[in-house]
Amino acid sequence: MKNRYTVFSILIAFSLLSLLALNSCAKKETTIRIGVVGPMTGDQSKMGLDVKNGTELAVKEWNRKGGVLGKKIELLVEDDQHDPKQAVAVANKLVNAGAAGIIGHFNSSASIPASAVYNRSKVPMITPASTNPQLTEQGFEYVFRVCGRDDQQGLVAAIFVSDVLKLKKVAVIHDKTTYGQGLADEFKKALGDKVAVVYYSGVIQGDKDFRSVLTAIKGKKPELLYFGGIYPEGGLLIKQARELGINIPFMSGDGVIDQKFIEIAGPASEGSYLTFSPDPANIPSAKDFLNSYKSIYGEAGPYSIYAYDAANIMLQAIADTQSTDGEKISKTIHNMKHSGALGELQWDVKGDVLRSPYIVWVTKNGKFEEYWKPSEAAQ
Ligand code: ABU
Repeated sequence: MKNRYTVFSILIAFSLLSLLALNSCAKKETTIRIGVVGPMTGDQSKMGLDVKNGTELAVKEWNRKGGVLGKKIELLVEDDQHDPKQAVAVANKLVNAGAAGIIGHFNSSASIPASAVYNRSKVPMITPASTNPQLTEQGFEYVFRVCGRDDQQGLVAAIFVSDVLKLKKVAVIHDKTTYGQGLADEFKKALGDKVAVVYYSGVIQGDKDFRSVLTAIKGKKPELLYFGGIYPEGGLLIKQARELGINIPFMSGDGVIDQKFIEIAGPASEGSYLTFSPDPANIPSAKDFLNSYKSIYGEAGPYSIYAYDAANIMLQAIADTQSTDGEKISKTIHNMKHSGALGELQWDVKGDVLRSPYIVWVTKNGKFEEYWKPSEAAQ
């Protein structure tokens, strides 16, 4: 009797498991899955959520028009917590979940290790924001970005410091990450022997007190403080620098240009120089995106529009190839001329966009304003 009961229980459990498996297969067949990944929680979550929202808006618009390949698009959102190990774990999770393409990651230190997973699995990824040159120097066929690179951004910052501000001595600090240190190195390299770097060192991402490093910098009497890193540390650095009486200009890159930087630094953020792409508010093709985004999520963040275009590019490539085959999608993107919110985008053989201009912005009255544009040759 007991044996018969056990067999019966096993049969029921087996049937239930089969039903669950059938259900998940059926779900896979009725949707096209797209992954979006970034730091969705923690100190950089503003950037992660901007990327999630931009992607989600594009997916909503496609779904409103019927989806792609006759199926609804399902967005799989993953949090890599800007941690390289977590980035690889969620990359594997997305590949195993059958994602046809990935929008992300945000951080170069996440995108680079995750890109090996996607490339090996033939799943195309488009990062909206990872600017470290190494990402597209790996020879990966399935890796793209819609943003520029830190060798361009570092060069524009160096030209500004030497030719516009006409400074002779700077201090450079970075957050020891792939992006932060990489950008600091590109800036230092581009300064060449025109400007002396009188202090160069790294700080720990997540630290809250930079007074000892700032005191050491003060002793070197630099004329500008350059930081390679993201807004949580950038905001505290300039705030504490001002508290210590360091009244030289502060300069950083696209990882700092967010309202969160101004919130953290307060009035100390005034006059900070930041390199980033030109204001989308002046791009006619960005108008609809900016209005739609604002009506749902509020003011767009710096990388919201990049995520929106990245998602549209991925979905357009799926529609054009009439397939979710990664190889076909990747080839299509390589040969695509995409007219999106950012204007017209095309890619080189590495997966870099052909044109990604950088300019210098300044913080003024608690807002960011375009400040200086280099010559076409330097872009
Ligand atoms: N490019 C800004 C921050 C993202 C990254 O490249 O790590």
